[in-house]
Amino acid sequence: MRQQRLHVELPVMLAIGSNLGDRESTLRDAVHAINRIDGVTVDAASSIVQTPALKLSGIDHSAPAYLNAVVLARSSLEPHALLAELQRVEAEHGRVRDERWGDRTLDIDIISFAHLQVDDELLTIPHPRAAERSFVLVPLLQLDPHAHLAGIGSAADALAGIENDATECEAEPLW
Ligand code: PH2
Ligand code: MG
Ligand code: MG
Repeated sequence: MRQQRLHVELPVMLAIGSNLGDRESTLRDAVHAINRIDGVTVDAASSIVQTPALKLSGIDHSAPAYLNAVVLARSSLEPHALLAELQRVEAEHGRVRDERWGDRTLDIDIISFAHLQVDDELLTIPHPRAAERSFVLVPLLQLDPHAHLAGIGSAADALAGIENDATECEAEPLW
């Protein structure tokens, strides 16, 4: 059987998003549910940003907008064990998996996992598209203006190279 536990805690960066249902309370519940995973400890969560839905065909202003945030945590679960737990949290929040990049109550993506690199049919770490996404970069920079993305470099430089369509939301802190 695959070894599921690391002997250390490693820093992980997660991106969470929702564009269906009570988006804000779903994100808040999700942060708490992530912290309750045995082997995962949440250290910080960004403020919430709103962005138009990105579909495979491009930005879709007719779809419900997303609320997104970034969560910094530590994990002693190995990447696939963490993914399985995050998918369980998604399912508990009514996530159904049908259309790729379709509307969803809750999405939790692993953006980076310390220095680890994973690339198989289930998981790619670092997240290959994080540096192109304002809904990752803006909340990440809100947490840390000097943030770096694994494999990319400065998050601020990455944001300067794309269209920033994120608006910050007034909301109670997620964490
Ligand atoms: N997630 C997707 C697809 N499109 N668009 C926005 N604005 N925010 C997301 O988190 C998002 C998306 C697939 O995970
Ligand atoms: Mg996603
Ligand atoms: Mg996902």
